[in-house]
Amino acid sequence: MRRPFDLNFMLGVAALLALCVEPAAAIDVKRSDVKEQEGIEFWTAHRQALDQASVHSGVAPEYLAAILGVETFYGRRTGSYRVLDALVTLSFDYPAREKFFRDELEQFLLLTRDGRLDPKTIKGSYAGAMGAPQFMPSNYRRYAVDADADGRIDLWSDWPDVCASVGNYLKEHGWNAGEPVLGEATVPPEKAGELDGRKLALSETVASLTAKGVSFDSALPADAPALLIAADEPDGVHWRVGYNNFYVITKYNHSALYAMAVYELATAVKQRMLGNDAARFATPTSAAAPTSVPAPALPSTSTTSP
Ligand SMILES: [Ca+2]
Repeated sequence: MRRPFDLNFMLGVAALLALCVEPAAAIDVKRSDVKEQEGIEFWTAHRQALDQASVHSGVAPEYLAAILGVETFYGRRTGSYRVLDALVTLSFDYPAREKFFRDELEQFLLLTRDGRLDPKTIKGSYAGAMGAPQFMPSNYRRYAVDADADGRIDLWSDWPDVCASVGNYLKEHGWNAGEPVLGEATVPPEKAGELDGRKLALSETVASLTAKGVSFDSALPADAPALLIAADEPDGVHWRVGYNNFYVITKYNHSALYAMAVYELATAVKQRMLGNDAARFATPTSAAAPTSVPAPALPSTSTTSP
């Protein structure tokens, strides 16, 4: 029997408690760091698929990768529910949205019929979202693309299809190639109470926000659509301005927080990729004679599933 104050036992409990009370912020930082690193690995492994999807859609590759990172950890967590079970359950036991889920159930059955798939074997989220990009059946049928022309659209492991489908979805929802997504802004304290930073609509423009006292840098024209975002952070409210492409990301998931997470992951992964590429090009002699040293080719790897 263990003694009431066994030292080793108490130290063990203390160590366990220390693990349990690790600040949430520290855990978030670790998670985001892992997600950024995995973003680099994903981009490196699927560079060709991302580049091709980017060319066709106009969506920068870091946004395609970031959406896959946020949705499913780059295709690793695509859901373990049978989609048929999920959609049947929600169609008949969830009155608030039964119409939506019955339509999705119909689309799912049509999808499996057209693709000659067994509806009983397909797995997805508890809501019936499928594959690395988590497309609902209607979106799968409408926006998914057979990018490698192998005669089937596979959003689980055919990476050209996955990347092209995300790009096609964003393009079809109005993505403008080359335009910014989000920028930092400042608001004078006396104006903060008059401004609405919680509305998810492109109801402002660059000029109208500037006229209301919002300060931000933007290369977009004065009449470019914009929206103001009041983001709650641990140290208070941070103001940001979202543009058309930010709004398009919320068409993927109707949430400003979601779109900000995609923006932040995309930005971080791109910065790391640029750093990695710069390191690849750098050699001990390149600083002294940059034109005399041939740069190594960037990796162009298989676009098939690992
Ligand atoms: Ca394909």
